[in-house]
Amino acid sequence: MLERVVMQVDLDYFYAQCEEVRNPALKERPVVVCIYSGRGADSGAVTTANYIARRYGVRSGIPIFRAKHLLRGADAVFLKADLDYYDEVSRRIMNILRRYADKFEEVSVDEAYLDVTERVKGDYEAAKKLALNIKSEIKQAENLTCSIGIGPNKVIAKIASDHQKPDGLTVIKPDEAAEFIGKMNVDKLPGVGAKTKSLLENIGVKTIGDLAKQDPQKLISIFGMKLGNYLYNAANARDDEPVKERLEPTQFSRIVTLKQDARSIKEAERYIEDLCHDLHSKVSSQGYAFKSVGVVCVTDALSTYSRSETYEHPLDSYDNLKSAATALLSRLLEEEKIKVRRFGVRVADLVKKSGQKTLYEYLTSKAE
Ligand code: DCP
Ligand code: MG
Ligand code: MG
Repeated sequence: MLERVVMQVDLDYFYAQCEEVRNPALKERPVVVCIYSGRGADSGAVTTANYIARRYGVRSGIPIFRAKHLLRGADAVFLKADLDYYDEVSRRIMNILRRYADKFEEVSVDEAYLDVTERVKGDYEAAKKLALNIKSEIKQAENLTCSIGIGPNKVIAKIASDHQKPDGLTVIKPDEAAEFIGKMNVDKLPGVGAKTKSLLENIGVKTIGDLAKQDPQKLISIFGMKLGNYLYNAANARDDEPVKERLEPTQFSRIVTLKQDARSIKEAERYIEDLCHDLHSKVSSQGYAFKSVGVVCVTDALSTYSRSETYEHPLDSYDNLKSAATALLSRLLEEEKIKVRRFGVRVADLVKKSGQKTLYEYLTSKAE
């Protein structure tokens, strides 16, 4: 069997680049794309910024007022995010990318994995040529740049794609992979956030190479079977995750910014109801039940906290969703003692309900 060749494509500074495309005069200036919370002129967060703005320290997720401060006197442009427009550009680009793949997986609005093993017959030179063709077709069709990573699996392809942004192309052959990632800090591994990073620091692990040398049993005892195994294998450049064609959605979610920060379940209650209504009508109108419910909270310092629960049997009622979300949020608020600024609910592990919903069921589920 051929050894896999996996490609990861990620569009560069996507929202901000879309803005440059429709207004090329912006290209010379720092561009910051914002989501305004509606609580005051500069209240809200930065979604992304072009590379000129990044030189001033502007990053995704920072408050708008901080970005304004960093960019004072720099002739910067602050724009309100136009999500429909970015979605439209994304959809067209995904349609281009899909044609280049044996198997294609869209992971976010600006990011996809392509399994190209068969079409390049396992050859990395051929894969590199294919990637150059992809870059030039996207440039011609949409005038956008992207970065591409090629490697023996998804983990390596993703790290490679991130390695030489923007407009990068990084090819890592199977026998180079472990060395390529070995010197990087552990948080370069997909899935390693602040929490995992600090737990790893406690056992003296700073680089991916340090992680690769750990006893896998020890990692499993700290992180559990799933994450422990993943960390050990990924650090050794091993990852069996297939590129998955996704025809069906895998989750639905809704998030809101609270009018006032909340510390208690009481203060958050009415948001839970609205959010669950909205989410439930979306999920049920598409004919899904769900086995997993999650909540996410973002604080005013933009730290993110989440809790989720998976049930043995699928849930499908609004009441079930609301009580699950309420219980999770209560637990989270008790354990973390945070002030919540944005709050979201997510359902996943979707199960398609057999049979078409009747119009009556659909209408009553919306009216609940
Ligand atoms: N995004 C967001 N909020 C975040 C991170 C990202 O709204 N905290 C949005 C804006 C980004 C898009 O998602 O343009 C894609 O995210 P990426 O992480 O791929 O970041 P960019 O494409 O902006 O930059 P890069 O050139 O690093 O890929
Ligand atoms: Mg991107
Ligand atoms: Mg991305």
